[in-house]
Amino acid sequence: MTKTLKIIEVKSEIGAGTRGASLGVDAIRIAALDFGSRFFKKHKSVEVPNENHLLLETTGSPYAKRISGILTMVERVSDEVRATLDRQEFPVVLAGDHSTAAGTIAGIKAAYPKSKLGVIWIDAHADLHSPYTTPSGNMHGMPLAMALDEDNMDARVNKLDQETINYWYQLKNVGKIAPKINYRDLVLISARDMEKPEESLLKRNKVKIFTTAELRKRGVERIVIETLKYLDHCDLIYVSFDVDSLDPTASRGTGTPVAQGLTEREAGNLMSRLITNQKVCCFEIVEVNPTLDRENQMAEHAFEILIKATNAFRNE
Ligand code: 4U7
Ligand code: MN
Ligand code: MN
Ligand code: MN
Repeated sequence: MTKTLKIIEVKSEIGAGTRGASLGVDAIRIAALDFGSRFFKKHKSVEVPNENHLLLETTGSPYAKRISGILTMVERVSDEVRATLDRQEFPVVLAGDHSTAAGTIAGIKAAYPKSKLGVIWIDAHADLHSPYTTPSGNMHGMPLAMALDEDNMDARVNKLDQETINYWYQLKNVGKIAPKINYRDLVLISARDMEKPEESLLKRNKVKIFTTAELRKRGVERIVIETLKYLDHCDLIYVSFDVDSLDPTASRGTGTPVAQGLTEREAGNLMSRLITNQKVCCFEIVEVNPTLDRENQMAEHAFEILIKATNAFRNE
């Protein structure tokens, strides 16, 4: 089956702690040109306006940096993803910082309110912090918590002001459905750098995690089969790919590189195999930061993974 892809670009970096992720989307476009690919000529794209001007302002909470801008941006991403799905097109979101994923999930739920949505999160991190538990205040560490119900109050370490709390609940309500996903509908792949509050949450809710070591030992194919079987009760699946899931030896072009990651080959095979499943309705690639890189390596890996994944549609 051929699908009409729609590329949704979000050059946001206000959710990240390190500067430069907003250049990631253009770095991927440059990688495409370098490879002589017509990918970006062939598929329609749209850019969601960002709120990066807020980086020069000092307002906001230390535990939810630039949360007002994150809310604006997440709402815009949600609207765009929803409109794309309403037109029966397949959204491919290319974004800077990972907080955009909350908008993507909200948009899918807004388009299909009655469907049960599964999420495959390929990332070195669990991105399950809330402003109550974050060690950094960087909201790219929170998109899954925006979509889930629990705020992990037992593990609370930060005291929030009322304005932050209000924004946080508005964020959780984007798309007017909350919670949008359940722990049982979530699979983490290659997660390896979590803080204590995240670990207790993962344990308490028995979240399914495949480590890099397990994937390498048992092979991509087994992990794909088990992931899809685990999410068999879901009607739709969204795949989120944070490039920090890759090993730093592949490239250091991302804000938070972590050892023991996937090879680019493993990641490409994983994405292309997952995406052939008919329930997959959207995927997202985030966090390429060319300012931290050498010779645009991360963007080249991201582009190759993107191509492998989208080519897989044609081989269904
Ligand atoms: B990413 C972190 F403390 N957990 O909250 C935090 F290690 O989207 C990192 O996965 C978050 O890149 C990384 O700041 C967010 C930290
Ligand atoms: Mn990450
Ligand atoms: Mn992430
Ligand atoms: Mn990251």
